[in-house]
Amino acid sequence: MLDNTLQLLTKGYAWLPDLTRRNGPGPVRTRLLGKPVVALRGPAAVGFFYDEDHVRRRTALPEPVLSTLFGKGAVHTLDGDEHRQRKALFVTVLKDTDGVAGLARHVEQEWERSAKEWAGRSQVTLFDEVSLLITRAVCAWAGVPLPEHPEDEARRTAQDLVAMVDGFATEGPRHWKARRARQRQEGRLARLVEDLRATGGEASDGDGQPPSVVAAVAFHRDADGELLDPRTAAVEVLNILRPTVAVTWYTVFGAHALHRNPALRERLAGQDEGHARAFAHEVRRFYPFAPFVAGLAPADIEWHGEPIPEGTMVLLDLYGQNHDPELWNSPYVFDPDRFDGREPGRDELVPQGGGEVSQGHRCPGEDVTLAVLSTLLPHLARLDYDVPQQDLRITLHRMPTRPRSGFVITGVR
Ligand code: HEM
Ligand code: MYR
Repeated sequence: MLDNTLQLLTKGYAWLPDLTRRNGPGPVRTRLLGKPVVALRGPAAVGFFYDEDHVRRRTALPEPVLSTLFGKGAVHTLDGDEHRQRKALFVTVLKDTDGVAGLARHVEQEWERSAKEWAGRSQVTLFDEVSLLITRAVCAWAGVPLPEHPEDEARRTAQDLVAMVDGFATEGPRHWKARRARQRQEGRLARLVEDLRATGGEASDGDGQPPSVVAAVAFHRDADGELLDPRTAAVEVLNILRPTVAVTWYTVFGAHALHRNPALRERLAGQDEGHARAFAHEVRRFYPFAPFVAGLAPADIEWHGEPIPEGTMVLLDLYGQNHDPELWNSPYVFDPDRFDGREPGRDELVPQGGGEVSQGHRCPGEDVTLAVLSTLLPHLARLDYDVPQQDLRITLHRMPTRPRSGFVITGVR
């Protein structure tokens, strides 16, 4: 069997779905980065994948992915008690209803400020502007300063956070840009953590104010009772800032959905919060972002009678599951109504992983993602703008992908 790493890099999101189609029923077997691979999908496979007896993370992620996207020593790479203790930090900060609502308010204020400014411009590239406004909002919310001098730190930080996501699955210049972005931001945030510790930033607890997100990370204690070393603390602060800014991808996909389906605009522009949430779910289901998640089998195991030898790389095909005709009627039709009046089942809609948040590796940022999207998308639907001729193709070869032009709008009113 030939190693499929190059195929993955060139075929992108079509790689596993193509293999699945050719393979017929049953799990796909292939090779990646010199390891045997088995790829699974479907709600039962989600339960299997998120059981630690079947899949471990510690050595599963390749160095190029850690040095760009997630960071070395990140929560993504921990197992067992170490993982549960570190994960609790994220759950405390990101599943707190008031905290999430506070972030949504920052995002809304930044949208209003930005949209006024766009009205004076001949054209606006939505991708760049949304990433900048979310960066401003999440940094203010998290307690990360963005000084205007000597450099425009907000713009630089937005570009770095986007670059880390944009460069994780390529060998080209985007990858080296991502590594440099991570180095710069880890260095800056490690110094911020050290400053906070030196000045007792935890004291903000005393005046009735909850500690900032950065302070929560700076003073978090791991399973061994120790504080994180400053570099690891910076990695975990970035694991909150970066993915929040990554909601830019979904926001721009939302703009694309409205452009392709103009009849959906009026209802989204209304005040129906339930509908905004359904629309956000459908954006997360329909558009390609995270392709799959990966771990290693810690022992010889079996899935539905199929042997999975120790050391096999097990993939959960997130993009494939979100378009599986067994689970979704007309999966390639964009239809927010499929979520109207109902929340998706735990292991059904999996753009951000599946299983239980606090036990396994499921993304702890789904509440934040949904809050940011259901704040921004109705505002976008109410904005008056034109979409000039441009290349709006979303190629499945590029990972992560986006409308090629970045979604340019003109005549903002
Ligand atoms: C984990 C996707 C937004 C924080 C993950 C995973 C995926 C994912 C696929 C891995 C699940 C696994 O390994 O099984 C996304 C996408 C997002 C998003 C597509 C939309 C932009 C967020 C947000 C935050 C966040 C907004 C925080 C503010 C994290 C963290 C983990 C994670 C800390 C690691 C969890 C663990 O290993 O236990 N995300 N995410 N994500 N995400 Fe997200
Ligand atoms: C974020 O910035 O964390 C949000 C965007 C996440 C994209 C997730 C991609 C998962 C890639 C796993 C690669 C495994 C390679 C073997």
